[in-house]
Amino acid sequence: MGNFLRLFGLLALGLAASSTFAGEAEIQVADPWVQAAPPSAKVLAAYLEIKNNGEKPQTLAEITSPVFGQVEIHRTTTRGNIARMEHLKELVIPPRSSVAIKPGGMHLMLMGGKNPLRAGDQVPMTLIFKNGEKIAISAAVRSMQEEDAGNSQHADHSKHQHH
Ligand SMILES: [Cu+2]
Repeated sequence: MGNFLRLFGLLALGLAASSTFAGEAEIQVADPWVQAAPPSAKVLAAYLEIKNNGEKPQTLAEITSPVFGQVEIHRTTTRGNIARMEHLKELVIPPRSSVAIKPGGMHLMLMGGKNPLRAGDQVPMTLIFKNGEKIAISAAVRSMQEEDAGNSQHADHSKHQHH
């Protein structure tokens, strides 16, 4: 009985803590973009940042896009001179922190593209989290050069999209 009451107390505390942030989206996605590639490219890479404003870890479990057959989370690891891509089944975003999926580290691998994409096109995607939350985003196709040149402009992360 004592244990049960203690557990109940912890749950109540947890509920109180989460309602403190009711006005703020628990998970936010910032600056999604897709790296432009020649029309012959079989796959494309997408990048974004995921912010967890909550007190619990959140897990990105699945990504879907109507214009791609499959989207996977990949991490590039370099051993010696050989870079390899590792397929991550899920991605955990710790509480009160953010994870950047950015060139050189991780990327979203877009596979089975239904149409060739050019710079300026938009790629709709849905991020599905383990807690059931779905976040719909639209990632603009940009070339690497644009990304470098536009870094200061894109530093503004205020255009979060959230469902
Ligand atoms: Cu990859």
